[in-house]
Amino acid sequence: MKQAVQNLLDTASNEVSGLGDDQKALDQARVKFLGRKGELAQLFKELGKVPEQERREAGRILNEAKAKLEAIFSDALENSRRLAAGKRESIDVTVPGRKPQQGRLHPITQVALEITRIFNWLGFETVEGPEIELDYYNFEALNIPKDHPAREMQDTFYISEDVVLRTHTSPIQVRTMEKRRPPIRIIAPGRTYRCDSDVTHTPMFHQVEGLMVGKGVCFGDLKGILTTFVHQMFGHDVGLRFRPSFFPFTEPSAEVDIQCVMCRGQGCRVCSQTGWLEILGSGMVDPEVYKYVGYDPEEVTGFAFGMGIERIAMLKFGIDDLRLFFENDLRFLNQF
Ligand code: 2NM
Repeated sequence: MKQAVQNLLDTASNEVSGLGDDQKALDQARVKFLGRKGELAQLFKELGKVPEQERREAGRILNEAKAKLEAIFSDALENSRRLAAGKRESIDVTVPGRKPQQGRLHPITQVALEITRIFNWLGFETVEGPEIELDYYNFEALNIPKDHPAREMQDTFYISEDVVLRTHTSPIQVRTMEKRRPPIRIIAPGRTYRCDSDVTHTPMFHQVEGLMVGKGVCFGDLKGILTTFVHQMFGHDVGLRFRPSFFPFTEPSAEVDIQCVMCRGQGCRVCSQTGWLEILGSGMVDPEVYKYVGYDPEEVTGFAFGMGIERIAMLKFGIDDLRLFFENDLRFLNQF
């Protein structure tokens, strides 16, 4: 009996240490040794066959073995519970971190900031103004006569008879001239709206306009500032030309072309085989505009310019479809 009990304890001990922290297997082993039909119960049954004078001692040995077995299993179960909890709660500092998704600025915002940064560097202060604008600031004070095509319903979103969504950022320049006295050097970025929607036009788009007014400001200043801008924005080796044009609020007026960024002036699909791309409009502020803001055209002169940010962004990043800027497809946006 003594030998059988010792064997049982040894086997149980061995099995338990082989099971590690497998709680289910430990529980099954516990039933196998300590259960009602288990191995220990089997030994208890044999107690009846033990000779009378040895039975007492054998019973003591069996009860002692039961206590030992119970201790073996409760220790092992407790241990495995602790191990499992440890696995759940511990922090493995060697696991590589998960990279969080990082947001970024929309390419239009990036380009708007790049343009304003260049002009800030040239001494132009950034100013903003309302997107819902009086007809007076959007048209009247810019010398855009009542019968001008730009005023017709198909181009302008009217809020009421004399309130519109601004069709350009020029009203910011008018408001600033009204508020301040020369010298003025400002750059005005913002959203603009036109009742126009096709492959190359969206009803909302972005503009940056600039204005410099003071004593003796001349067309040479306009050329110098815009040439510096083009070289900063597109590279120092990019050629540009000033081409005569017309705007109601400037006289004389000029559009600026740069050498095609795709073919470097050789002629391709993007520049319609001309080698040139139009990027902005400009001119000397028409004396008529100064009358609206109370400046004396005999005292001060100035130049102004305006450009569409989407167009600049398309040229800078080589994008061929304007609509990509407005779809907010992350596969597109993540490239910038
Ligand atoms: C352009 C082209 C040429 C312009 C003029 C003015 C103001 F208010 F000074 F008269 N602001 N912006 C201007 C001039 C805008 O955009 C193509």
